[in-house]
Amino acid sequence: MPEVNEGLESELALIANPSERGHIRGLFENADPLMQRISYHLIVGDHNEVDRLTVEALESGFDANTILDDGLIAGMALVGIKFRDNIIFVPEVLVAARAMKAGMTHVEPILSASGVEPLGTVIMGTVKGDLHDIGKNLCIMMLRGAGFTVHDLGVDTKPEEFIDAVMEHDAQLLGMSALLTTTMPNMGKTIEAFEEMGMRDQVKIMVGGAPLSQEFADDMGSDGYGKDAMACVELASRLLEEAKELQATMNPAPTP
Ligand code: B12
Repeated sequence: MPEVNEGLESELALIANPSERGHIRGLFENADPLMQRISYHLIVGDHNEVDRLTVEALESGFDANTILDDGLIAGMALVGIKFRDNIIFVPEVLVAARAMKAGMTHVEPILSASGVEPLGTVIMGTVKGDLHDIGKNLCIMMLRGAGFTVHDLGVDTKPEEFIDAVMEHDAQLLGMSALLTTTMPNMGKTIEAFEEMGMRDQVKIMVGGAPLSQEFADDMGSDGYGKDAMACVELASRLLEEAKELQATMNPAPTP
């Protein structure tokens, strides 16, 4: 395995932030060598190897959760950092995403069948009039990798479609993406539509896309802005906690 060990070492060396590097190093060091191989081949985008190694791991008795956490997600965490830090760009992320998907194809059915509780449910879509979906899809992939159930409404999504999806799936979170300055206002219009339906308190709304800023996100009344796919996962986790706390204050447990 020298190729994998050396490969992971040189990948770790690319992470500038020492505490982040330490965290990812810990993930690799605590993982079985087979999981390290899955991580490594995901990082370098070898979907055939990830496919083959995931099957080998399942046949050797590793449980699906271990493969997901120690192999696929650990690798994807490093890919996310490299993308955020401009070490790699969209094409490389899409290649890594294809490798993640190759592993997920084997792991996902087992996880759904075993009834592992998802972290929370997120509705994601690109807003009305906007056909850009590369960034949204990266966010979705990272959210799914982190354990969220995500319903993807695709592009050109009307406010009423967001509302219907939140109701249908009883989602705690909604994420909207926009890449055009002309479609950014449709995020605010969607939030207004939730207000008009009396549903604004039922869902935490996060927004993102290259032309957005924290200030714009605040002005339109969203609950949070994420600048990239890593930030999207962090934001979703924080907003989910807030949603749970709010629910607990609204429906306190009965005292015995
Ligand atoms: C690829 C692309 C296209 C592709 C889209 C393909 C696809 N399937 O997405 C095509 C060719 C279809 C296209 C079309 C158009 N495009 Co275009 N396109 C781009 C381009 C080159 C890259 C966008 C991209 O994918 N970036 C990479 C991803 C990873 O970044 P991202 O989307 O920002 O996503 C990240 C974050 O923003 C964040 N994020 C994203 N969504 C969310 C959501 C949440 C909830 C959170 C928390 C975070 C988050 O996380 C993501 C991952 O890190 C940009 C230029 C650029 N360099 O940005 C122009 C660009 C966006 N396009 C532009 C334009 C003008 C158009 C067209 C109008 C061109 C035309 N005249 O027809 C059409 C519009 C079509 C439409 N109605 O939408 C302009 C927009 C200008 C403006 N200020 O509005 C840009 C900036 C190019 C330019 N410099 O002029 N385009």
